This record gives sequence, structure tokens and C-alpha cells, in this order.
Amino acid sequence: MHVDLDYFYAQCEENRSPNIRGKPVVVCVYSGRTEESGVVSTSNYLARKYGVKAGIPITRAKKLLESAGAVFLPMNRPLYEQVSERIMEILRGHGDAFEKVGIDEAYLDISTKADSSFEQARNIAGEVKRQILTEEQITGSIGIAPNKLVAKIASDERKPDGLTMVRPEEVSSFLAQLPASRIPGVGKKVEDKLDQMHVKTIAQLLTLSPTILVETFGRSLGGYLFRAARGEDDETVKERKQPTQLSRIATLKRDTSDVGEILPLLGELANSVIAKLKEKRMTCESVAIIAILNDLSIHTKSKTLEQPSSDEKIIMDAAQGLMKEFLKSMPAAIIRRTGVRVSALSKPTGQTDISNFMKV
Ligand code: DCP
Ligand code: CA
Ligand code: CA
Repeated sequence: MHVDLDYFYAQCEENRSPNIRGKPVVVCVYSGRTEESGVVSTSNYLARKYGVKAGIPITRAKKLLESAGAVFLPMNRPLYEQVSERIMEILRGHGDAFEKVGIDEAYLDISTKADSSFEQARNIAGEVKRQILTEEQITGSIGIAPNKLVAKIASDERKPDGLTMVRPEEVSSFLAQLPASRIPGVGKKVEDKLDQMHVKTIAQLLTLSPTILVETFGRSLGGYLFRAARGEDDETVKERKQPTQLSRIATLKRDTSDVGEILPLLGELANSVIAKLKEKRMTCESVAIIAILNDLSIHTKSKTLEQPSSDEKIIMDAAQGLMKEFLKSMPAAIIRRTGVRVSALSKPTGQTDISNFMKV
């Protein structure tokens, strides 16, 4: 089963401010340069009717939605992450195995829970949808199939609030009618190349020999396309490891080498990383600053802490100290974007296990 939440950031915003329901809602990533500069992160389905979707400039979205009574909101990641974490816990409980693959999507292996029955799987999906809706007022779309690849394609078939089940004997006919661009990993570039080969649908992709595919796309992507067109995939659903690093990066109001202008933003970013670390109940052993200059060159400077920590003062002091050192070492540097990264993360278990005894 693949679950993908519908217009996720915008749906979170609708829940937080019910008065915006029924209006086009656009979640924006403001670059902070000018009041209007930046891109659309996502929009609700009403805004999409006007052509407003992820990635387009905010100015363009404003034109498309002129006098449509649209609401433009800045992205509020911490809110979406909290909602996401609670929903992931719900999902986790429904699978034999669970794999989160993004803030709003996950795979569940439900083979055992569904007793290998697709009818039973449909009931589980209904229960998952009902629970997410009652507990978080969020709708999602679900695909059920014999493997991860087809489940992912299926979850995208009926959005929003969709449920699409593809039984093993239906895989070929389901895929055949779809555009090749529905295969995960087929972006604009691959799509253009396929276009040149007069391949638009997966049915047409089936006519290309493995040799042609490998010649055109290389061994790895070519082989993948050959198998994907046939609905073949044997990846298992596996729990992802905890992240080993966290970072936040942002654009300064203007390019500058003035420490007084840089430290406040760096401080905000450090606070956001610290909050995330605490939320995950993790510590870090290394702190780094990132500086992207006006020539777009990227510089980093890091330091190892005396001991693993999630302490605000220790991490803040380390980040600000590193930035001061960096500016001293490169007096001509003019900074455009800056960031904070913590790494060598670990989770203190608070449990006494054999390794604690070994250290004594
Ligand atoms: N996102 C983003 N920038 C993008 C794509 C996505 O910031 N270019 C963010 C906002 C989305 C979230 O990630 O809400 C999930 O991405 P999806 O691609 O799943 O898109 P949505 O959930 O918004 O819409 P859909 O209903 O089509 O799944
Ligand atoms: Ca989504
Ligand atoms: Ca998604």
C-alpha cells in the first residue's frame, strides 16, 4: 500500500484556518528578497484549476488568481512536520512493515495483516483513510498493488481522497493506458527523450527493446524503465534509518559581509535546527555553518563538540563562533545565503545495555 496525502501543506493550512476553506489557497516559499519573490510550494485543488501549482513563481500565481479571492500563505514547515509525524504513527500501526518516503507519503507492507487478500487490503485502506480523517482532518489517496512501484502509481490515479486497487492480473492493463510520465523517476528530460522516440504511453514504452532502452538511457535507468513498464518491482518495504544530519538554510535580505546582519538569521536557523533535534530527542556531535556567496560558491566550516549535545547555548555558540571565524578568514566574502547543519546525530536511549557495562 502507498499512501500520499492530498495537497498536504495547503490542507494543513485549511485546518488551521477554516475560514480559508472554499478559497484558492497557495502556500509560498518567500525568498525574502522582495515582498513578492519566491515560488509556490503547493496549492489546494481550487487554486490548481487556475493553473497554480508547485514550482511556479508567486508573481505568476498572483496574476493567475487575480480577483479569485485567493489566500497566499508563507510556508510553515514545523506545523506540517507535526501533522506528518502524527499521521505517520497512525500509518505505522497498520502495516507489517512501514517505510516513510517523504513528509506526506509512506509505503506499508500489509501482506500478513490482509492475509494476502486484496479484499481485506481494501478494508485496511478504508480504515486508514477514516482514521487519518477523524484524527487529523486530512484526506489522502491510497494505492494497493502487488508491489511498491505499482502501488505508488495507483495512489496517484484518483486524487484527492482516492483509493485505487490493482490486482496482480490487472497490472498490465492498468499500466498500459497511462502516460509514461506516470512512472516514478520519469521527469521532463526522460519524457522529452521518449517523446522523440514517439513514446507517450506505457503501452508504447513496452515496444522498446532492452537494447534500445539501455543505449538511450544507460544501463541503470534503461533497465529500470524496461521493468517498470511491465509493472515489475521487487523492492521490500523497509523502515528508514534515523537521519544522520539536520540542516536549515535561508537567503539573507541582501548580500552582505556584515556579521551584524548575518548572525540574527543564522541564530534563527540554529534555533530551528535545535528545536528539530529536541523534537526527535536526538543529540549532535558536530556543528557546521554553510555560507553561499554572491558568486554562488559554497563554503562550510564545522567543529566537533566536546560531547554529544542538544543544548541551545552550546549549539548556538558553536554556530555563531564558526561564522565569525569564517568572516575573519575570508574578509572579501559577500554572503547571499547561510545555513546551519548539525551532524553525527544519535539518540541517547537512557537504557543500560551491555555497551554501557563494557565502557566501565
Ligand atoms: N512540495 C514543495 N515543493 C514542490 C513539491 C512539493 O514544497 N515542488 C511540498 C508541498 C506539498 C508536499 O511537499 O504539499 C507534498 O508534495 P506532493 O508532491 O505530494 O504534493 P501535494 O501533497 O501538495 O499535492 P497532491 O495532492 O498532488 O499530492
Ligand atoms: Ca501529496
Ligand atoms: Ca507526496
